[in-house]
Amino acid sequence: MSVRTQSSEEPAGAVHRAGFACFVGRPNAGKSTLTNALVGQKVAITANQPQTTRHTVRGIVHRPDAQLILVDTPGLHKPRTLLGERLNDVVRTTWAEVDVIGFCLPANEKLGPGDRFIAKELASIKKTPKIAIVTKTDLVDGKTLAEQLIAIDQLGKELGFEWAEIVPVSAVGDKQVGLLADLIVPLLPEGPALYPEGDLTDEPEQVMIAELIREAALEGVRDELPHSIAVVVEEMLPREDRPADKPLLDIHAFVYIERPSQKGIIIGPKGKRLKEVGIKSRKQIEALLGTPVFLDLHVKVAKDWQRDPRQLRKLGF
Ligand SMILES: Nc1nc2c(ncn2[C@@H]2O[C@H](COP(=O)(O)OP(=O)(O)OP(=O)(O)O)[C@@H](O)[C@H]2O)c(=O)[nH]1
Ligand SMILES: [Mg+2]
Repeated sequence: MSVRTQSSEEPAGAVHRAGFACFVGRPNAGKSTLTNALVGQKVAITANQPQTTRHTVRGIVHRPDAQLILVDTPGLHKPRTLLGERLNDVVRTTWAEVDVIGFCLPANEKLGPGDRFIAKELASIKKTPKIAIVTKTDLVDGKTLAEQLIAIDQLGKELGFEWAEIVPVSAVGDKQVGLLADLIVPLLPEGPALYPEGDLTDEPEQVMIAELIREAALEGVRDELPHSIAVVVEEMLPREDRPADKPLLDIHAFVYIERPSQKGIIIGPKGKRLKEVGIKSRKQIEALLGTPVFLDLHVKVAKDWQRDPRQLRKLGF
């Protein structure tokens, strides 16, 4: 078993590499947080609840020797809705398209049936190198981490393959995140950069804005409600009659929920909660766009949208 703990410094050769690595794993394993840490900026939203990511998000790491495109995927899980099935399809399609697969397993949770299920599927993808990434190492002691590393090594052996690497990281504690990139890069094909210098993601602005609103709306809601929330930016228009040095961007967005009974929770007493969601996400949107924003949020019911093909299409799934 080779478990990496130290940064390996390779001499900067003339070779330039470029390619794709995807992060897969159970919901809440820390895939999006790790993507952001590697990119050095928030390109994917994160939350302390499962099934936050709902589409593949590309984050781009620029280095002198390589361009590494990370594909953050939705957590793979047992689907209970049509949305869940669609998300799983997205993940599996991604596997076929990448040069490296990073399987994320949280250090603080013992390997479970969900992990085994994913590992088994990964085993059937013979040609692509698979790196096991033990996430959230800041949450455990050395002994627990060592046990986890052994269990993961064992899992590969049981399924008849060797991990290309097993790397413990902490995205929150910024431990070994750079090392992970160092280990992925040599597995990428040689080639020129695929994205322009400076691009950190290929997410459209409108999508990123909707995601930032959804992230703010997810905070503090529980049970089924997080899954019921979807956000769509309907319109973005510069406010007319503003002096050139004082622009204002009007953004109109809908926060969708599935049932009328959920409306009250999202809006809160006297609209307090929705207002907080607006303030929080507006700040992030302004930072993203570099311009002042007027954010107008409306809550709408899209009945049982997670199970309704027509609604799903409307919401972009
Ligand atoms: N302590 C600690 N927490 C982490 C770390 N990485 C992620 N988390 C937390 O774990 C939770 C889930 O993180 P996400 O990055 O959203 O997980 P995900 O795998 O993208 O989840 P889905 O998109 O739902 O599949 C969040 O509350 C993160 O803050 C870490 O390195 N250390
Ligand atoms: Mg995610």
